[in-house]
Amino acid sequence: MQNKADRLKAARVPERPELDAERQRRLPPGQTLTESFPILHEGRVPEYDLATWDLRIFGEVEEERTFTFTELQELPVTRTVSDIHCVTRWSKFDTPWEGVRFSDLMKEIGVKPGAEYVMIHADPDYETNLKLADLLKDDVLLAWSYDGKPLTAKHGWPLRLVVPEFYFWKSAKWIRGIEFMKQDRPGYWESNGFHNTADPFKEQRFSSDEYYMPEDEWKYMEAD
Ligand SMILES: Nc1nc2c(c(=O)[nH]1)N[C@H]1C(S)=C(S)[C@@H](COP(=O)(O)O)O[C@H]1N2
Ligand SMILES: [Mo]
Repeated sequence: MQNKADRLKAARVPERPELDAERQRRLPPGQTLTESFPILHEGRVPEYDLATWDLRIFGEVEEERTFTFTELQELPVTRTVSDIHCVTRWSKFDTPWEGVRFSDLMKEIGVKPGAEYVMIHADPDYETNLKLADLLKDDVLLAWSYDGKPLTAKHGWPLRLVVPEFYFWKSAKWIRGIEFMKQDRPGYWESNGFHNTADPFKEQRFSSDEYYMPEDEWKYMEAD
């Protein structure tokens, strides 16, 4: 998959649209605003039977746990409105999500001392790594709803992560497992030329300065 990062080398700097000062501030460098909701993922959209779907919590925990969808929905429900930023240069403001805060799920879990890193496991065969401290922020959700409706299959039904602080590849769709770790380990894109942290305001797109993201990459993708 190194090719993907290779392919994205060398292109023009995107033009920023006319925006008021507040929106300028909210739009990270090199991003373009979109009203559509692009759809991006590797592989096929998975299908699930909610009766057998579960979320597994494992790794550096006192006790392994699995949650059914119903059990997750019984936890405190939170609604957020967040700006999201994809590394392919689209950003979308004010996206409304509903789900359970990662920090509220954590109240149900005993994490072992020193487990400062998390690997999110998702279908089909997707992983992304984050620091536990970053997942505990108030706007980090395990979401089952977008814009007042259940997530669509393509956007991650029944459950996706939403971590607005980082490029959107960290917001894994179709999540099935949360693994706590003492040491960091790169996920799928993080091992394939993309940045380990992925802060859009620092433009942490790639693991190497040789790479560049074309301005129109996302315009060829499906959206709704
Ligand atoms: N399971 C899974 N989650 C994923 C991906 C993926 O390939 N598989 N792609 C990521 C990327 S690169 C982006 S930009 C967002 C896109 O989410 P969206 O399709 O809802 O816009 O999903 C992220 N979550
Ligand atoms: Mo992405």
